[in-house]
Amino acid sequence: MSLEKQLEEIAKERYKKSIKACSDAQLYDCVLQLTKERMAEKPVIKGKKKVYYISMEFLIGKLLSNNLINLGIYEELAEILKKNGKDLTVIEEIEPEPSLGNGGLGRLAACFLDSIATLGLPGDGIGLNYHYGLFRQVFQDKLQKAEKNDWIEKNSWLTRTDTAFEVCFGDRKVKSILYDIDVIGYENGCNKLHLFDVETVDEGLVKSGIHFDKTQIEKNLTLFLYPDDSDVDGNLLRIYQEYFMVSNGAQLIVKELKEKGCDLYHMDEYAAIQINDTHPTLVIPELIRILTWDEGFTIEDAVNVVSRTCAYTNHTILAEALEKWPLAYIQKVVPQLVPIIKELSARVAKKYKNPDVQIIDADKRVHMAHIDIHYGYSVNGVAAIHTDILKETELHHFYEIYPEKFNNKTNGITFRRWLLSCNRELAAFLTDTIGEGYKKDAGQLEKLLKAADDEKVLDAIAQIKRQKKETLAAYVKEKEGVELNPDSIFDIQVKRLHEYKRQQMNALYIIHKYLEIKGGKKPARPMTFIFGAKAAPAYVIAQDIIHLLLVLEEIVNKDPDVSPYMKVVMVENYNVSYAEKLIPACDVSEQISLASKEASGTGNMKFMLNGAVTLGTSDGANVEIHELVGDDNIYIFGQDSDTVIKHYAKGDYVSREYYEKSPVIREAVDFIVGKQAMKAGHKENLERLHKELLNKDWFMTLLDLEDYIKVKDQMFADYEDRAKWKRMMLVNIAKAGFFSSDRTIAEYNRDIWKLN
Ligand code: 26V
Repeated sequence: MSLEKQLEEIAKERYKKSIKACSDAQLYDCVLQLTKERMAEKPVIKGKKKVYYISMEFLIGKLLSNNLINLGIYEELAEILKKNGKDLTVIEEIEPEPSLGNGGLGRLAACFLDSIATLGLPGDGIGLNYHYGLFRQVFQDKLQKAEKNDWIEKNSWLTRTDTAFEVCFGDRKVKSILYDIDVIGYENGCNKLHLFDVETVDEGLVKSGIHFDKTQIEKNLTLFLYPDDSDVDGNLLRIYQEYFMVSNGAQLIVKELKEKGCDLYHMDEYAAIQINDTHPTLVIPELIRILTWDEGFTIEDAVNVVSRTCAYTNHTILAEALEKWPLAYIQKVVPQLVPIIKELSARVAKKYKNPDVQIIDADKRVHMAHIDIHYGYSVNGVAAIHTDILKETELHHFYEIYPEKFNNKTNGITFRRWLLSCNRELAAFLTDTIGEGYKKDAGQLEKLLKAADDEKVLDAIAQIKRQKKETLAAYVKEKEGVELNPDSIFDIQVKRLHEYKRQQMNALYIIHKYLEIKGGKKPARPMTFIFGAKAAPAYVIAQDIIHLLLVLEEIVNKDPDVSPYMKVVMVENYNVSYAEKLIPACDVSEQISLASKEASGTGNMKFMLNGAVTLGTSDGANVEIHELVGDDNIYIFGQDSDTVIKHYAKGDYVSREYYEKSPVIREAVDFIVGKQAMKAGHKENLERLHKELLNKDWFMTLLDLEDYIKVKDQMFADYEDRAKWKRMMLVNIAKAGFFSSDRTIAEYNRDIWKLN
């Protein structure tokens, strides 16, 4: 049936209306239905062996536009709607955005699902169906407030299945129910994202904001992602969630394997289980439990086959983010796993005496990553420098035991969402200039290098950037009420709020510029500083940094001496959809983490692909971007990771020394508690932040501040050499092909999963 006819019929059936007569909201509903029907016709990707990507987070974002692109019907549908006086881009906006992830780790999982299906590999995601996901951020009184994000509507991408399992906890049994979301590859077949839920979940438990009774597990298990884990009940709930996910996942995998006729002793020939960070680690003891209790395996056989099936990805070296659960907590939530964990730990203790590699430590805490490394067959980091640090420093003792397990898989992003969908103008231009091939083979973007000196091509790229800046300015005006000048430089830092990512260093630069302008030193061109970031509700200093940014927004934008030259805007509720608007409009991509701390970053790749130039430290994937584009097409500053790691080892970084030595630093830091800031903001937050920077500054903001100012000033000066800048944009786009998640997934498959 033709697309138009199908849409007409759906509209008639659902609303008894023609396409023209439907409201945008009704039409969204019809288009969703149409897309689901088209996806259901696609073949399920099959093969003897399947990868199960198990993750607490899948930050999928809105799905409509992407699914239409992958089905190859976006343009046709846009035309049909246009003919009927409707606009597909308006209809896309209506879709609520699921927020099933915190940031990079969850978004990576979503990009990976897209690439697995696009490469035609059998691979499903396994996760949880959080009803409210991560919180929705609102600003009140220049502070972050957390609200629930209600995203599930009657008609949505979720399909309720008949699959249900029982999950036994120490103090209760819970029945699960499985919802599926189809994942369609680009011009390929379908895989699934399996999201488990509890039948008894009770949305009414949430009273105000994101507060709820943390002890009523049957009712709260799938309400929120990562509930506040600052107290015991929060921690326990987190373990309930993790076990609920892996128990369901393990039961589903065993069921599917049996249906395929797999002899479970050869499970590894049929399944690879990729453990996304340590959150799903309990899948290892849970599978061992199922095999020994239900399938008659000896513990020896069970351990062996599970160890050949599970592989682990590490996403951070931050100690506070590496899960170490008190054995007593696990005993309370899942007592049946405790003897297995003890057995796994005893086997390690018998073989290796080093306390650093034990599973249960002297304080009776269970080191989740250690289970993964001892009882998985692969350990990978997510960028070259990150994997090197794991091998040489953080996991060095493990690397000595298992050198063959360690491998690097530099992250990637799906170009369907981060180019074809979010920057249709650039994608169309690229197709005209270098042909269609880059859509399936991202390496072909390099063909663009041939046009590096072609003024027409360079101007066209700059023109698209300008257009995207105008579109963003209009959106920001509507959403945030701030007027942006598209002729200014758009400098953007969007990512989770964390001290190691150093939004506070960017804020200090802004203060420095503000004071310069007040002192009469005008910049060559106006500058726009854009931020977007959510902070964990329990992370006090992160809240203070948000407060500072909102205070600066008010001071700068309301100052008539300064605002013609500079604007600051912190956008509310930064999420995937906002990213899709911000990234194509960016000139300067801020990637300024303290070297060694950002495992990879993936925003850096999205910006580069859309023609922004990186201002960054030698950290994460910035290092590989630098290698690809060369010194002339990136701005690198600050101390390198070796130096930073030495500072930590010696404990010799003293932020106050930097403050006392440099008048520029002093002036900027003291502005935080100066009269103006105190008038615009809250004493408590500003004083706490000031104190933190002077007395602790664990992530060494002041270490790199002077170099940051110097290099950023140079970068802004270079922006005036328009020919040079346009060339930099082109080189960045041309070299971005390496960061396609299709490449990353091909490597996972080649080295780890080995699907046939
Ligand atoms: C988690 C937590 C939780 C407790 C409080 C502090 C804290 C700090 C960091 C994290 C991060 C957890 C893992 C994570 O999200 N890693 C990110 O993974 C991305 C995909 O590989 C990667 O690009 C980012 O660099 C990395 O931070």
